[in-house]
Amino acid sequence: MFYPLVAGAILVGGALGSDPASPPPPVDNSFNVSTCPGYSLHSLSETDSGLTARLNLAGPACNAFGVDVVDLTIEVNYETETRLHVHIFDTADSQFTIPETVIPRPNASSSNTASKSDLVFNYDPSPFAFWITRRSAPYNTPLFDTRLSSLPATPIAPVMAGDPLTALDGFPLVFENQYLQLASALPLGANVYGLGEVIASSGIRRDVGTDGGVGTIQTNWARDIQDPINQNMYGIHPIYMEHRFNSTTDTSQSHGVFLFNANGADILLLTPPNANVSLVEYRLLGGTLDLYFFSGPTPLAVMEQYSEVIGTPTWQPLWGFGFHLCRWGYTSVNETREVVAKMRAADIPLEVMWNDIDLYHAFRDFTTDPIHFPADEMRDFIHELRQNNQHFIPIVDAAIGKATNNTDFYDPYLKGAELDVFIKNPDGTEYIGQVWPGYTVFPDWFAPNTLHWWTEALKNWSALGVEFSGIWLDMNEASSFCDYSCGTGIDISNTSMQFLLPGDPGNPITDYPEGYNSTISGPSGNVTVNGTLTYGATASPLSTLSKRGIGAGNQTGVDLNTPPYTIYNGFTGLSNHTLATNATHAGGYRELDTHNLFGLMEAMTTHKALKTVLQGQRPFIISRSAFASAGKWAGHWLGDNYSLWEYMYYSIQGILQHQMFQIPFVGTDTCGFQGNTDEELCNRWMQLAAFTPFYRNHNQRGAMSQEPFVWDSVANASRTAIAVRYAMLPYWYSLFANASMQGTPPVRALFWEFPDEPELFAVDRQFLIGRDILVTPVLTPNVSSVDGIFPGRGKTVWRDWYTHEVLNATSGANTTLAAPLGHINVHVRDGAAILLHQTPAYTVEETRQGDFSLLVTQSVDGHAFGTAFIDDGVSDPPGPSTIVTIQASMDTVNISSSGAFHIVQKLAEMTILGVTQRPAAVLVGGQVKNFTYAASQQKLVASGLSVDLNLGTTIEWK
Ligand code: MIG
Repeated sequence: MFYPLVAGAILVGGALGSDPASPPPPVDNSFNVSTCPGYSLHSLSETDSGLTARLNLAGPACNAFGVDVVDLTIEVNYETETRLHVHIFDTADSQFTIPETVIPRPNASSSNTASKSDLVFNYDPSPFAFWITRRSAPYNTPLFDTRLSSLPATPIAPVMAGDPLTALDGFPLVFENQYLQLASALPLGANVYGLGEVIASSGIRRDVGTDGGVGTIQTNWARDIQDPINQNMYGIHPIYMEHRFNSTTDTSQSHGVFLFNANGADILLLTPPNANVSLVEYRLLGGTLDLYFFSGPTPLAVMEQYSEVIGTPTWQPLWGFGFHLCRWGYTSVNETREVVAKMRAADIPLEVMWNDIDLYHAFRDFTTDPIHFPADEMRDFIHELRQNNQHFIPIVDAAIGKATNNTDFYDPYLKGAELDVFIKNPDGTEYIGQVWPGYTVFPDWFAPNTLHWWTEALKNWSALGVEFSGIWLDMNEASSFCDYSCGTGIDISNTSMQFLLPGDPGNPITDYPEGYNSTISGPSGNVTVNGTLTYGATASPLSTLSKRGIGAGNQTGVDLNTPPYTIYNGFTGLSNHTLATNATHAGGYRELDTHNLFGLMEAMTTHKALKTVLQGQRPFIISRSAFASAGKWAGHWLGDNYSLWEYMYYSIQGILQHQMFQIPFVGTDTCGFQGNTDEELCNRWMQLAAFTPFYRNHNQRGAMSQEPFVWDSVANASRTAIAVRYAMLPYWYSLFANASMQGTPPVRALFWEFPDEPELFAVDRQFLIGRDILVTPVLTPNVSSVDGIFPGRGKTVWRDWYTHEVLNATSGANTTLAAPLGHINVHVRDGAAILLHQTPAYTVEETRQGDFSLLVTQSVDGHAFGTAFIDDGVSDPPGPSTIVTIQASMDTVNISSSGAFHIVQKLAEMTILGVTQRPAAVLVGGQVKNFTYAASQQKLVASGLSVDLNLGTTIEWK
């Protein structure tokens, strides 16, 4: 993200104007918190749905990193049988809490009483501590346990030299205006998942540290940073799931803990020295201690229970599952159009074409470059796409260019200023930052007119010619290139570019693709030539890369610029490369409290705006920054990754994480964003990403082209994988319907489906789509085989997607599969019944106009089950729908349907696997049909059918 600043650059630091903020003082987080007094409980009142009580500071204030709050209230609510809510807040209600308008609180079911809950809240009154247990507890260890006073107050070693986090010693409950601390015991070496957004070197299972070590510091501070490892980045999700395995009974249980708090924070996973527990510790810069506990007990149930609190994911339009193509550096409408034509010529399906900020005039949102992207031509271009059942998506940056003088009219700015929708300085003047357009202002999503103004801006842009089908939200952490405000009263007329864009003269992208051997000249130094591997096997080992309280807005004595406790933000200061923490929002909120909500609120506002602009159609939005509940409004992409093998692997954990976070529509920049990719990497990646929800190839400005038509082998590999993807669209769509209806994650880590198999607990090089499809991608260069584990310990049958052969899998350990370039391993689980499109076509629309086929994989007892959710794929709110249910027993498959959506397309073909003997006859709907049978695959195929799915049918064989 650090583009070189050219000479004469203004900015950095607020030396100008009335809004100075000096650089942060040296970090000093040392304080012996074991001297903090803790709290004692009084005034308890219990009801059958929970309790309330007061907590009084139990001794002299320690004022570790702020001022101790003397009087707290605790509310405990058994909200549903699976959800317990524990909220500890300042009785005066002055600490920040996330407003209901941003994330509404969930309804509690009134019939639920404490005695019916899966969970039990237990407490010690003095010093106050609480612990959560299961009502029926096969395991004795509490799920969450703050009784840590017996833990030795030994310092914990810093994570790395120069680390701002010095050891905190002791784990009392601390509740100060600018520092809150709560720690809980976990089983030693616990299996913890979630907390993010992050690229964790440990993989999906987070590192809890060993003997005196901090394994994880997950910092809650949204940041525009190009995909670092083990650091805070674009999105913030304070939810974790813990999975406990009992090796005596060979059973497992999962639970979840969600911290409903948006303030800056560090969440640590650590293991004290010589202790028999690990810990999770929250260190918050503000807000309240607001925790939801989910009882699971399966991983999928935990995630569904989380969705009951923050909301289920938005419905995606069906076309959103098509292939998307983008890059930074399509310099004109003609170039963009040519790319669309080349995709067509190469016969690689293209569903959605995107433009980046190249589209803009002077880098301003809601404009088009008059020379390279004239609005009329954009309209024509988008109409051409439409006629071909394709779509267009443009980027929207969060910052709004400020009109520079009396002759520079930029309506979105002027209108916004008039409607008072921009973030302010503490003195009420406009807050000025700097992004691509030069000096900018920032929408204040809390301001009453912002939705109206934003809707008009989007509507006008569409009317101008940019008739988008969806919106891509970038730079919404929010990113700003001045550290702190750029100042007030500055000379905004200087619009000269302050930086070189990647690919500009002086800032070329010259790195060799990762696999290129620059010491060998000629073509043999290349990575892959026409699909043939030439790259040495030694390169790139995967492991080497490294409305209650307003909050600070109406509290006195709060240090807005440099809170006393320093969180482990990868950019040292909280106000670096983003809005300054003293920036002011409507309603009196301060950026210090609301920073992490910017992306979520922009996504929410954009979603609401698109409902107006694209009347009746589902808003399609991809947002870079997010917070808990952002999935209600938008999908997400994993940001500026690298064109490196390592990052292809990391994309899997990113996608799995966001399933937990309830933003299931997620994907990565396929073939890699930063740096130059190569044929082999792009080949593998185009195939892998075809099995992930949001499938977009996107590239950095100035990097070598990487559209799938650039190399013949990649074109082939893409066509193959996209055909599988489009055949599976009814399956994907049904999984997403389930996500939108009940929060069930579409893409799954293996142990989410097989929770009692510990060898799966860290697997993140493979993943499941739904229950039934297992993907085993190649993640390393120059190989033609891949190792994968096949869950089920030999009891589950896995069949090859392409050949339908049963896999001879090793039980509980890796199996080596052939994986030549251009082939991605996909296996189908037994017991599955999957409705498919029979003939994948160029677009999603043409694909869905064709007939269906059905794949049934019987388990050994003949059983198979599946459902398909079908509707028009676009209406908002969703219109009538029909659920097709497929159920197999030994020699029968029964298809039935219910619902009001009329399915026009017929079921043309059925493939049934697991049929052990050639039948004498096959009847479909009572009529004798032709069939084929292949004994080696136990495969029965009945084709030439014309089954009306609205009526259903039965297929029998004897
Ligand atoms: O600072 O719009 O993550 O996808 O191509 C760069 C240009 C701004 C960052 C996004 C990236 C996009 C780029 N943007």
